[in-house]
Amino acid sequence: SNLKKEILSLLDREQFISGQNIADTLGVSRTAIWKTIQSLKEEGYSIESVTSKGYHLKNPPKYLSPTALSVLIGQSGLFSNVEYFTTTPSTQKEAFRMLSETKDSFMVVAEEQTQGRGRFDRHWDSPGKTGIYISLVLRPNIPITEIIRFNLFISLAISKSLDEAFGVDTGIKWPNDIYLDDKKICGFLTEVVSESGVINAIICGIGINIFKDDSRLKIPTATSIEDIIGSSEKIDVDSFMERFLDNIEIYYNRFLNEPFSLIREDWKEKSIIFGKELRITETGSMFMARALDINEDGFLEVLDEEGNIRKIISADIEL
Ligand code: BTX
Repeated sequence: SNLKKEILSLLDREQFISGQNIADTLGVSRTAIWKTIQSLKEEGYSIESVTSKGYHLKNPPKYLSPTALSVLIGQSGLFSNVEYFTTTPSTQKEAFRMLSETKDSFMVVAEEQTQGRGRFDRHWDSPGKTGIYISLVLRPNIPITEIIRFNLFISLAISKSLDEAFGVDTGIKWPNDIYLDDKKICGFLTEVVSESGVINAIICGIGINIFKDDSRLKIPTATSIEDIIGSSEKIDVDSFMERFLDNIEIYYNRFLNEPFSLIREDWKEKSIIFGKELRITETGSMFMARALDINEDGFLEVLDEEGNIRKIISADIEL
């Protein structure tokens, strides 16, 4: 509700704010404030109330808060709306379903997916409240061929957000994964609806592993932020979302206005595939190669075993 959002934006980590002060600022009764504070507590916020001092935000929830998320979306220059699910088959599915309802850019977020999917209809493990499952719907009016560049800009935005929020050093595994310590922390996929070669909507699905989960043990290539930093105490998912939305907005605008060459060096610095032997599967055929460079247009240049330089747009890569 709006009152929840307004109260949350008034609450401070450093100092107390009195109930009267909140009531005067928002023009509502102190009872309404008390009730709203209770419901924020149910959402996982730890809010301290001290007689004669007022309220104080001790800790954000351990997991995402839908209220904090809608505050962020309210401030976003990019997204007009967020659809939040505690559980859903797949946020991609929901995003596609909602396409006809609005012409705006919006986000779908879920705490759990029962049929999360990766590329080529592979399964994406999405247990409840241990990861974040997001679909971004963006509406650029540009040719569909630009989508290669989109993936490159968005991968840098995701990687930087993880680094900034969790103090880690993630790497981009071209084309669709973010790695940490040689394991997959995040996968994303970009789907497009187009008409006569022009993009109508980009539906970008992003899955990020945050907390430890036993179901992920069966995927030896997977890891989570908690697995890497060793404890869940310092993990603040809400501030990650803040960094994430900022970076998505920055890099999406750069994508619309700049050539890949302007982020190419930054991107290469984050890439983990150069100089390594790769097993590449491209449209059904498999070959070994060494990644040489990424060119100005975002094509990956590799040297295969016959000594030929090949340019690839998208493929499956094993390190
Ligand atoms: P991908 O096809 O590159 O990766 C899928 C592969 O990754 C699987 O075959 C499995 O080996 C491995 N895997 C599965 N689950 C996980 C996991 N949680 N962590 C690490 N590795 C895993 C990459 O696909 C794109 C994934 C996008 C997922 C998002 S979540 C929000 C949105 N909704 C939806 O249904 N999909 C996207």
